[in-house]
Amino acid sequence: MAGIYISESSITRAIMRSALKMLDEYSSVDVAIVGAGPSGMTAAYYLAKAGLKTIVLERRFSFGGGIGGAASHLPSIVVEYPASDILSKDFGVRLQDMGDGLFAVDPAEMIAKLAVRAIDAGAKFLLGVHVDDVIIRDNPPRVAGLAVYWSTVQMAGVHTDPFFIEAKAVVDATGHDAEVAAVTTRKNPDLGLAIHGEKSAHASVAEDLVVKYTGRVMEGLYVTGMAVAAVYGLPRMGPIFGSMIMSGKRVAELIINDLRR
Ligand code: 48H
Ligand code: FE2
Repeated sequence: MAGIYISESSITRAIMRSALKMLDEYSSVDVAIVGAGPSGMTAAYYLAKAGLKTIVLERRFSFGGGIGGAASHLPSIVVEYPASDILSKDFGVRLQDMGDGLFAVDPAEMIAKLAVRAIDAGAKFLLGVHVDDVIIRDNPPRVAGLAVYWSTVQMAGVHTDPFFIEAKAVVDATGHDAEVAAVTTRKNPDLGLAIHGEKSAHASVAEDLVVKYTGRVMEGLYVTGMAVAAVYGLPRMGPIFGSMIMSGKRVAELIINDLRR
């Protein structure tokens, strides 16, 4: 610090110029993912790695969604094959073989490594933003982007109008409430979409079905992770995270394929 005079206004200008440049650049993207939980961050990694311009919008000021809370606050989560292989090979997450086909993972390590891999692959994360609505186009009907608020503004309960991000593909990775699919369904009844609501626990069935049903809800809108269970009325699985990783990878593969058409 010796010898460098830093004025307060130069701090402000540096922040304003870099932040506004980023928001300008990301006002239009290939893929906008809502939610930085396990499924959203996994999808972000594979999408960015494929060269798609990808932004992740997260309401909190932190990553990880439900990973950090893990199993009732205990500092461990479990995954099964093949997610175990993916976490180990693609993300460098260390596994402890617990028998019964289960591998224990440190939640803090999983959060950090999913985020680092996604960011290093080129995904942009915007924290502290709440997605409240979608952009709809007709003929043919499609989701064309998102309406975004600063989370703090939303928490303050004051009304501001949102800013928009246009996207070729929107991914609902918001977890149990499937917030993006839900608002699209509620505000656009003519689309004929339905949210069936998640069912009671049945772990092994749920793990398979969530991955199987991962995909496109309508043109431009995809669903991954627990949001899949909410949309299609599938059972929950509790604190086993294999399907969240597999679902994130699958949604990325589907979008890469669709956008290359
Ligand atoms: C901006 C938003 C908005 C919004 C939500 O809950 P998540 O961890 O989601 P998944 O699907 O990747 O993982 C689910 C997993 O954590 C889990 O809960 C499991 C496996 N449960 C099984 C069971 O039986 O209970 O992450 C979603 C993220 C969070 O960080 C939210 O803050 C964020 O999305 N989010 N961000 N705008 N409208 N809604
Ligand atoms: Fe959960």
